[in-house]
Amino acid sequence: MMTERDLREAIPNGELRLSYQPFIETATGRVSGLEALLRWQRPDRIVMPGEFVKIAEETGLIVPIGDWVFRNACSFAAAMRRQGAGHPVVSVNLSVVQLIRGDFVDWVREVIGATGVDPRDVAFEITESVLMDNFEANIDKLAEIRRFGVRIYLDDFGTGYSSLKYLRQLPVDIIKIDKSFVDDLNDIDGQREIIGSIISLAHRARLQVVAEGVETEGQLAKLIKYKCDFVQGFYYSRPVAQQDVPGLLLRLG
Ligand code: G
Ligand code: G
Ligand code: MN
Ligand code: NA
Repeated sequence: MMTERDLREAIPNGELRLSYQPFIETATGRVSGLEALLRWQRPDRIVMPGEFVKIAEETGLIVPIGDWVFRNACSFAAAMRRQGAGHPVVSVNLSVVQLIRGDFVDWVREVIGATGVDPRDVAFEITESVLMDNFEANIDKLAEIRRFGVRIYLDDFGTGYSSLKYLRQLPVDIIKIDKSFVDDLNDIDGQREIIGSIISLAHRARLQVVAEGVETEGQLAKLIKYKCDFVQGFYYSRPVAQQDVPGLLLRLG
């Protein structure tokens, strides 16, 4: 059992952790990005975000939790830059509850200042549905933080309103194509392979593309053929604890 009160105490009790999953540049095989994924270490087990992010959004606790996530991710990115260990861009998942707040832009600026991170070393992952409600205001805020250098990734692309036709107007740097399209690459007859067209359209809009959930060498080969810029998935690495990131960077380059 997990109550709102348990979740409220997760931060003061020091129970939140970030795992990091890399994404790899297909052209070089190097790690270009690290996605921060939240974990809640309770006394008896690790709770995954699927079990608590929704409750955190409904109760507003996603605001302090999201602050903890971004602050820790920025500190980690700043430390990697200082140590000269390569500087992959660290991305965090952003809830719409955080974006719609009046102080969103000031909050981003404050955390960047307080952690000393280079804003170009961090990114927010947002879903298409986040952009769709309150479209204009959300776009303006994202455009503003993008002017500081923070990058914006469109997550789970293809699962929502397919905004391919708006892509060029969106303040977005990278689209992350949902795993379901990568799964279709296992199809023998190739009939369901629409990922190649998505990649071409994205490139025409001058966006780079990450394919999510890549698990096999066969999928990777097809994604390289389609000129996908980056791949993320268990084929290269599962999400790893922060202390294991240096080893991961050594292994993958
Ligand atoms: O790590 P895992 O595959 O269980 O993540 C499941 C979902 O939880 C993903 O859709 C991811 O976007 C979301 N998620 C992970 N970490 C965070 C976070 O820090 N904030 C928010 N809002 N969502 C997160
Ligand atoms: O919604 P979002 O894209 O942020 O979700 C990321 C989630 O996808 C994480 O929970 C992560 O553990 C999971 N994930 C990442 N790579 C793979 C993969 O190759 N296969 C599967 N099944 N899940 C993956
Ligand atoms: Mn994500
Ligand atoms: Na994702």
